[in-house]
Formats: sequence, C-alpha cells, structure tokens
Amino acid sequence: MNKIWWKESIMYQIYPRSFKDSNGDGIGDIRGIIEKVDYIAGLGVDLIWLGPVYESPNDDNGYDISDYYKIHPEFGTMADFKELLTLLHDRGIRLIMDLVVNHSSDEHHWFEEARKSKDNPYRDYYIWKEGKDGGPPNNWQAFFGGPAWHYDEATEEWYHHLFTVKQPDLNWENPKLRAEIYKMMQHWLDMGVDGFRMDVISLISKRLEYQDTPVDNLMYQVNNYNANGPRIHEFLKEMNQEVLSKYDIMTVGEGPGITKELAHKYIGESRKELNMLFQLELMFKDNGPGGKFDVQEVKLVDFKKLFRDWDAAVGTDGWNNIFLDNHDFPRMISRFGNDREYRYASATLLATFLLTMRGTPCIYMGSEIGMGNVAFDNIDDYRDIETLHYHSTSLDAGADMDDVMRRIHIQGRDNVRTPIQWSDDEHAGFTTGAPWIKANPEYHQVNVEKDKLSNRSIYAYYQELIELRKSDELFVYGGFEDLMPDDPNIYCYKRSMDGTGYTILLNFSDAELVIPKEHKTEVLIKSNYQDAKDDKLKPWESRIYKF
Ligand code: ISL
Ligand code: CA
Repeated sequence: MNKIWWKESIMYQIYPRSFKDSNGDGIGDIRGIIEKVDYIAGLGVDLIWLGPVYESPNDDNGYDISDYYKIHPEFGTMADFKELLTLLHDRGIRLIMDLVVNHSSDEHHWFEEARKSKDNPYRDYYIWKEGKDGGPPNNWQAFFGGPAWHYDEATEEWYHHLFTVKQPDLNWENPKLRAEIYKMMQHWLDMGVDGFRMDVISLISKRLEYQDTPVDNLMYQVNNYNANGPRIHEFLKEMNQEVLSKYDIMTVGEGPGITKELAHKYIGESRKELNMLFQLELMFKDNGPGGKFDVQEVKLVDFKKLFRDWDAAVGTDGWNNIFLDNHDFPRMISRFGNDREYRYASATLLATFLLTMRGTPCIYMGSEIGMGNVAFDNIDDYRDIETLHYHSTSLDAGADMDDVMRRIHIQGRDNVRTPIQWSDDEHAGFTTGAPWIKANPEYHQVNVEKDKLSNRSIYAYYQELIELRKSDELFVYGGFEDLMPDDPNIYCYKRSMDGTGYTILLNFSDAELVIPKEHKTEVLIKSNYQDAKDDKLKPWESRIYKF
C-alpha cells in the first residue's frame, strides 16, 4: 500500500452559500469562511472541499457555471479567494475546488455563441440533434424532471441537458473543448489549489447512438445509457496526463452509475486516472421504484455489506472516500442516527464511524454540532430546484400534498442547505440580513455556541477522534474486517496491521445491547458515554478498543 498525504487527510465539505455571511446580504461568502478559519482548523481537519464559487446564474446553486475563471461576486473577489487559500495553507490545510464539467451554464459565452448558428465555432462544444417525429431526439429524462433535450428555435435543433435546461451538457468528443477544460484546470492548480472534486464525472462520455431507453425509470436510464460511456477512461487518462500528473494534488470523482465492479477502473493506482470516489450507492440505496422521494428502508446489514464490498473492491490498489452525507442528501444524523432522543450519542457514533473506517473521511459542515434535517411546513420556504420541481409536478398530478411534504422533509436537498447554526441569535447568527434560506428552527437548541459550552460537545468529540485518527497511521493503512456482518443492530469491525489494532463497536439502535463476549479482554480507549458499562452497550454507544 503506497503512503500518500491524501489517504491521511481528513476532509471537510463547505457549501459556501450556507456557511457564514460576512456582509449581511443573506448569502454565505468567502469572507465568512475567512472569519471561521480558526473554527475549521480547530476541528483538526486538513483538507477542505469548497463547493462551487464560480460565476453562475445560480439555477442549480453554482453547479451551472457561466465563467470558470471568475469568482461569483456574491461570494467575494479573487483577492478574497487567494487570501482564504493562503490562510488555509498557513495552517497546513489544503483546499480542493468543485470541477463541474459535464455541463456549463447556458449563460456561458461558449453556449451563447453555440446557439447562434449551426456553423458557429463553439457549436460543437455542446450536443445538438434534430428532433424525432416532432419531439426530442430520444426519450431520455433529465435528473430534475422533464426531457433531457431542449428545442432551440434559432437553429431548430435540440440540445442535450442531463440536468436543468440551464445546464447544457458539454461535448467531450470535441478535442478543443477538452483542451479548454484542461487549461482552466491548470489555471486553478497554478494558483495553488490542491485538487478537484469532480462533479458527475461518470457522465461526460456520451453513448453516441442516443438510443431510447425501454424503461421509464431515471436511474435505469442513467446507469445504462448515461454513466460510464465508452470513452470515459480515455478522457480521464488524457486529463491525468495533460494536467493532474503534473501537480502534487488529489482528485475525488463523483457520479451515479459507478458500481463497485467499475470503481477500480476509475481509481486503481495503476490506472492513472482519479484518486478516490464519492460512491453514491449508499446515497441511492433507499430510493424505491418511484425514485428518490419514494423512500424505502435500508437495514444495517445492507449498510455494512455495502462498505465491506467497497472496501474489498478497492483492495490495495485503490482508495475509498467515506462519507454519509453532503449537500445533495439528507443529514446523516436524521438518516442513519436518531436526531430526537439520541442526538449526542448518534452524532458521535456516526463521527466514530467516519473517522475509523479505511478511506479518507469527509465531514459535511454542521455534522460537527449534530445538525439535523429541517421540516418547513410551507413550500415557499424551500429553494432547491429538485424539490420545487417534485412539488409542482406532484401538485399537477393531484397527489396528496401532505404526503408530498412529508417526503420532502425526509429526502429534500434543502435539509443540508440551511445555514450553519452559529448561535441562538436571529437566523442562527449566520447573517445580519435576510438569509437566502431560513435557518432550521432547531438552532435554538443546536448551535456552535451552545455546543462548545456543553460538557457533551459534539465538536469536542470530533476533535478528539480526529486527534486519535492522526495519532496512529494504523487507522489509515491498517486492514479492515467486518466482524459481525449479520448482526442487525451492531456494527463491529477491526482495523489492524501485524496483529495489533483496534476493534470498533457501534450500536446503531435505541436499545441497550449485550456486548459480544470476544472483545471483553481488549482495552477500551474511547466511548461516547462517560458512564460506559462493562457488559452493556447503551443506545447509540460507540466504543474503540485497542488490542
Ligand atoms: O442530488 C441528486 C438527486 O437527488 C443526485 O442525483 C445528484 O444529482 C448527483 O449526485 C449529481 O450531483 C451533482 O451534480 C448536480 C448538482 O445538482 C449536485 O448538487 C451535484 O452534487 C448537477 O451539477
Ligand atoms: Ca454575503
């Protein structure tokens, strides 16, 4: 196993809009992050993933970029960005940017040119087709609803968009486009950025037949027609050769359709493509036949199997990222823990999981104080395009709207986009103005100020666990073994190397459970309960034993 810094790093994701507003316009910004650099550094993390801060009309909160070289004025200036980068580097913290190159904004000048005429030099930066029988070129759906094609009157052709109509897909078949992207990546890396999180990178190589899908199911279409296209590895190898390999940086790829069977092709060290993946299998596991808002139960045994299989899939020639939420999926404490009776215990149990697994952990902002999902009663308080689209189409279809709201409360992306709760002040201390999205009313009980004063501080627990992970490289390079794969409530695994190591015991339930006998001889070095008992695991108790 090769040793390298990005395997040893502890990542923290910042969704800039919702982190901290510095100037009272209600939108989180770079100077807000600068104000909180000590808060971030104090946690002990050493790698930041910064969500998109590029110029964007914000149809999809920055995932629709109109200029890859500019900082969006609502986030600040290029000088602010450089200052942040320097402040972080001074503290030994690296920063990676979001790279969103499956699509651009329709307001990017490439697209504004491309749509002018069929012979415009930028035409071929995007994907244009003639319609079929008076309709779109094929029956593909877009992620957030509606067809994956939009008719453009000026030239009487359709352009392809897997996300919203304002996010036209880029044509990676065009070598000029690829060269532009590589040049742009070099620009940021030359500035000192430490790598990229690559947005839906699994979708960039298209199947040029553009065949109809026989099944009316978005995930089926994505997995079989959109993801892992024929030239994906050629493109990533080229990108690696032209750009990535020239810098001491890290990359993490994101995207649907990357199964554990295919993972090695993307991140095998010998393959020279990417370093690690945000695998989405767990994130989609509760999606029923009706999609993400059709929520199904996920059992702990399935959760464990998934991590066991992914660990085996990367083996010793590859690397995983370990995360349980991000800006697209529900808060981990609400999804996998108990955010009511056992907030402290389940938040710290999930922290223990993230920080003791094999793979680079990624902590989504707010987890370090145990922030949970939000449930606004009124749809007007929601901002996410996916949620709003689901609501309006359900309304049109005559659905039971109480049920629709209930589903939004469970799965909507705004669960993770409400402002960080800094204090009990108005708007959770996030802004002095009117926030772009309301704070989660839980902020009166759950906020940074209160957490830090508490003798059961979740932030302090994260600090201790991060310190523990950093104190022994066995947590990084040691092997992983699932010791009780079939237990319905307990996750028990071993991290070890040459006969020494740690046993991690996690009670994923509200019940008090008997401790499996074989661990009684080991030395307990950490529990999330101060009064841990010898023979019983309390609800959501986590333990780390050394042997
Ligand atoms: O959020 C999802 C559906 O609920 C996912 O399917 C999501 O679309 C997928 O993980 C890709 O996400 C990324 O690309 C999108 C953007 O909206 C997401 O915020 C981003 O993380 C388009 O750029
Ligand atoms: Ca602001």
